[in-house]
Amino acid sequence: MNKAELIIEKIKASRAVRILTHARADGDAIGSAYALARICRALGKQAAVSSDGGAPDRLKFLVEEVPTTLMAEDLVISVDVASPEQLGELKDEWVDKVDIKIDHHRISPDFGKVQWVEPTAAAAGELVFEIAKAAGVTDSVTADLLYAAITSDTGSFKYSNTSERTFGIAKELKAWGADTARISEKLFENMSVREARADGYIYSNMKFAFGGRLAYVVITKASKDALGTLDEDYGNASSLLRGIEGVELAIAAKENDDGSYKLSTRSKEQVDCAALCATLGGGGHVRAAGATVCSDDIEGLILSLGEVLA
Ligand SMILES: [Mn+2]
Repeated sequence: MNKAELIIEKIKASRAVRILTHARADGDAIGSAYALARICRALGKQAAVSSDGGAPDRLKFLVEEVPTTLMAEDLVISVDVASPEQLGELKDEWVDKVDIKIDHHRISPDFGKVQWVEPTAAAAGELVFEIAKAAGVTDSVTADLLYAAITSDTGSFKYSNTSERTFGIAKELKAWGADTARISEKLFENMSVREARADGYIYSNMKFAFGGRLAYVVITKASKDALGTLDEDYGNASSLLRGIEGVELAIAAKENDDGSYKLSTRSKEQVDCAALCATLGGGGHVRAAGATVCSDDIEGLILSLGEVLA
């Protein structure tokens, strides 16, 4: 029995399933979690999705209105959650109750009784796809959710994590009826005015070092507030900077309400972002990773990370 079949057996043996995903949920988190919820419901189970902060506005189109009250759940599945810390506010209540962990991050510390972690998967959605296929849940809504998950984490199939398997899954999702043009438009051509202002801030305040190979930006709470923008509007800051000619490593530092900083790193070809962020207690993927840090000299900290380019 493979992992997908094992998970289906556990769902079938349950009554109500609680699905957890990470704080500051992204397209993979929301798409994978709600697709998994549909699989559970198709198997006759109650299912609910929980994450710290819920779905951000730009992803609400993916979220189905379903009853949120659950009978006492007897199965807890986390999806796209690398570490207990990524559960955010949900960590204390739920981390010890996770029965099944489904993840694709390279650095993915142990939690959960059954773990299915495949770092070569471009998105958690690739693993949930295997479950959907094995369970025979191949309707167009599930296909939309999984396509949204995969196209989000691959940046529309542009990032280096995009594999032959990724394209194979995309082909099958299209055959299931995924409305790929609609999903892409909603995800990538639907920028809010706030996000546009955030992008303007990033391009206006970016700095360079190491001969232009490091690009970085510091986004303070005061500047976010002054522009009428929210934390979530800066989600692609490091991707924007990586997209600039000559940049190998891009770092965005966003100040949190408590004065700590959320670092987001992206690299093009050489720097291992997961390893870089692991030195700060964070994690992620080779080309995209993050960490939360406390520092009185955030710019100095960023420049010290840039030493990897020296
Ligand atoms: Mn993911």
